[in-house]
Amino acid sequence: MLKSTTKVSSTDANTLQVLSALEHKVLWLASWMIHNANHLRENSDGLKVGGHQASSASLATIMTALYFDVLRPQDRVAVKPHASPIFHAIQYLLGKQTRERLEAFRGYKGAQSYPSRTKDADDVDFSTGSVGLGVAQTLFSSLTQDYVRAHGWSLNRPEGRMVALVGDAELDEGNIFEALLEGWKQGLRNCWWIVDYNRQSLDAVVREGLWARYEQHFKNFGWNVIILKYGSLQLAAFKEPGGETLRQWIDNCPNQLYSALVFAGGAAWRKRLTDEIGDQGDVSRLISKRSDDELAALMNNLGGHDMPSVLEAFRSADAEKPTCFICYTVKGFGLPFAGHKDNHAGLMTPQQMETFRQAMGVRPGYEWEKFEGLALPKDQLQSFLDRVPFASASARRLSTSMLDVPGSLSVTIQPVMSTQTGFGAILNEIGRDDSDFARHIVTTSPDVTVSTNLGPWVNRRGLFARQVMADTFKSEHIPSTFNWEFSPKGQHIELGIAEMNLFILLSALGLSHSINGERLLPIGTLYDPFIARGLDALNYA
Ligand SMILES: Cc1ncc(C[n+]2csc(CCOP(=O)(O)OP(=O)(O)O)c2C)c(N)n1
Ligand SMILES: [Mg+2]
Repeated sequence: MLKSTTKVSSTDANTLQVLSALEHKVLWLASWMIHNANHLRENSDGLKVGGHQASSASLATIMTALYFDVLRPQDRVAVKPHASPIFHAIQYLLGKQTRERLEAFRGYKGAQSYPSRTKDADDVDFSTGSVGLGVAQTLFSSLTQDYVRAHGWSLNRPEGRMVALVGDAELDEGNIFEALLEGWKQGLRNCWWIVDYNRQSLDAVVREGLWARYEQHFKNFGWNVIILKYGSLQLAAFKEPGGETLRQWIDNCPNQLYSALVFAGGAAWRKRLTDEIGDQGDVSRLISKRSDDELAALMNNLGGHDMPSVLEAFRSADAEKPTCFICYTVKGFGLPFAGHKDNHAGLMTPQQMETFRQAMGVRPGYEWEKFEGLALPKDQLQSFLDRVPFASASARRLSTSMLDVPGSLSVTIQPVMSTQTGFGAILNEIGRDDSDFARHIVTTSPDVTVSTNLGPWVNRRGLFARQVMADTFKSEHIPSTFNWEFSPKGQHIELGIAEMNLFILLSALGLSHSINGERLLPIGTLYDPFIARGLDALNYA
């Protein structure tokens, strides 16, 4: 449970008000963007366009807190693919996305279904879509950042946090756990994985108690785990007479039932709570003194939808340790299908959208207006947006000059030789040199360094680790062809056998010029029969 000392101070009352207004706006724009694409925009073939209103709503609070308050320009984010509309809505409010592209969401030249570095025009850090890959990419980007800094580059820039917004069912993807193991080996830092724990996947409600397995798992690999379960309304109610009984009921309530009651609303909560704990003295008063709407607001007030709790959790995280936030959320929060197990691809009907529009105070014809329907003055909102730290840099994508590549190398090429031998000889030759080119090469291999002929290069350039680790065979004077010494200056990153990690690391290294402002020339080796194991990651690289 969240045990932090940093409280969101009362001076933040203004900020909280603005963030709450922006959260509403982000949810509205994301929902409207999808609605417009499916119901309003010209559609020549009449086929469904799609989009994920429920998955987006689940992250509205968390992404509002991150982008408008917590993140700094140097931080990089992998957004849960199907929360792309929330991302684009945020970019629109920050002036980095156009209305035309939002109107063309999922269409030609429109904002992409899933955030894309190459196809989107706004500020996407990591392409996501095939779940799991973006999550691992943040881990390898953090290792890349450490690599760059250990080599004495980019030290004049602040360190960034690499943040992944992760669906709870996304954690079924094995590549995430392969990466976790590698992060542990390499002393991962500056990495946040924020789990959108809405307890729903595409098809179903997830198993009971999953959070406890994850908590243990992450702790085993040296991560801090912060669980954001209850919102501040709930925490206050637990302090009322009878509150402890309510807390116990919530803790024991199965996921499916909680989701079903969220969907059913205040009267259903009252009936169920009264049937199950309503005869237990104080708690009856706690329930009966609230209207149906108040009761629903209380029961829906999970940690991941409570702005003060979310801010407090993010602001108190320690950079030195990787941190996993398990945030309880409701899939479809604030929308008519909240909590319903069929809501993954659910779209609000035109009538439901009309009700939502009225509730949001948006006048017909003003649906795309940035501040429409918000209670705060436009000037105040705009001046807040103008000061958002994340958007303060003129360009978050960095660039750097190209590297000169030698015109020729004095490698003796035999009339007949294997490509593997040739490759080893070429790298051996490059490794002799102290050119800028040679210093920016970084090699990596999933446990086939020696057999793919990288040995001579590694002997010359060493293995990378944040801390020096001696080769004991060498210090014990046992003859070996390979010098296996690790140091912060090393230029080879040795991976375990998981090929998926290889391709994701290569992708992270290859983006270093854009993320760290220092160009790396990544080279990975593996055997061709195993390329297929990492093809999806290679596709994204
Ligand atoms: C590799 C891969 N397999 C399948 C999908 C299709 N898919 C998209 S979202 C999703 C379910 C995700 O559930 P969760 O991660 O819990 O996200 P939520 O929508 O609940 O926020 C699936 C199976 C995908 N995008 N990528
Ligand atoms: Mg989910």
